[in-house]
Amino acid sequence: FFANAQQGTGVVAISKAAQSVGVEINQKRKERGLLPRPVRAVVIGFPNVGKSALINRLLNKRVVESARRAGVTRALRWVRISDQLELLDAPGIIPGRLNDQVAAVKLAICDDIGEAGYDRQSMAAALVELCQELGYIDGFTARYGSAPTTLSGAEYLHQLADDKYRGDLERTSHLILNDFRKGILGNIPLELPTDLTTRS
Ligand SMILES: Nc1nc2c(ncn2[C@@H]2O[C@H](COP(=O)(O)OP(=O)(O)OP(=O)(O)O)[C@@H](O)[C@H]2O)c(=O)[nH]1
Ligand SMILES: [Mg+2]
Repeated sequence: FFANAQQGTGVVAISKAAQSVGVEINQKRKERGLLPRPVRAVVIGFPNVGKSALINRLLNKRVVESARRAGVTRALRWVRISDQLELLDAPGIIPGRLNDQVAAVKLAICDDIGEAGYDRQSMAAALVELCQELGYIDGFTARYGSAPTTLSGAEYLHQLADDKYRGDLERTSHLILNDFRKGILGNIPLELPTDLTTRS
């Protein structure tokens, strides 16, 4: 199910699908003279992907904390969505070891890994290079006044740091990553679902 937990599109289909899992079991319970029970499900996923936002959207009110950074939800919490559905909001999960370093870099860029876990300048440079490869450089030109066309990620970072922040690479890296995460550089998907990639 594709959904947008920020806007609310597609979220009802998810709750319906979750509820439908209980239909058969509740039918059996009914036959045995037992009262129906709600489906109880856990919302599981990487940090900062919108798990809590999904719960808030389903209730159309802010029942659990949701914000644009990894590690917002710190404890398990049951939330009653309806008579048929209860959802457990859970902290984000990342594998203890990420063997796929390309995926790990993308997760860091998307703020799915705590800041202590990566080098900000390397991630900002990696983001610039990914956007070069994917052809998303217009947002950079519009925002910073220069396109990262012929430069490496690190070179572009240095150039921008000299232009904007007297060579402060840390501040410049923060700016680029933050602009990307806020969507200021455009709606840039770092990868597409496999079926979409193979179809095109
Ligand atoms: N663009 C977009 N942003 C979303 C969507 N769903 C949630 N967000 C935003 O993503 C950010 C993270 O949302 P959370 O609900 O805190 O994410 P989480 O998975 O609960 O995060 P943790 O509790 O830290 O694991 C918030 O700024 C949301 O507004 C979505 O479908 N699309
Ligand atoms: Mg959360």
